[in-house]
Amino acid sequence: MLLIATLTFFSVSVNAQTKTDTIQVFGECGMCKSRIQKTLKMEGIASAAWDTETKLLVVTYDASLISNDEIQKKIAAVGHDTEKYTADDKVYEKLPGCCHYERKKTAKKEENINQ
Ligand SMILES: [Cu+2]
Repeated sequence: MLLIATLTFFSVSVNAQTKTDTIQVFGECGMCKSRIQKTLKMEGIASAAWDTETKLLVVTYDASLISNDEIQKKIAAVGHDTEKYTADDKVYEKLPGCCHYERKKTAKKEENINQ
């Protein structure tokens, strides 16, 4: 009985760190999907699923090991804009043609128009 109580308490305290967030991640095709999900195969992330239709990533992670911000940075680092971070242009350019989604920021285009 005591063992069960201890185990229950333990799993509750572990679960308390677990968060599930939905993050907008820009991408295009199945290759993007596998790239995004492969990037998130790391310690602290329990599951990650990106939908090619909705462009939404549902990620379950241990908030004591990784933050929502860090997750978005990891994704941006492999070429995918997220709702908060923008991928480096050079990384984006290196993506296969089918993965060239429409960029989140049009700031550069606007700049060019202004000049
Ligand atoms: Cu793709």
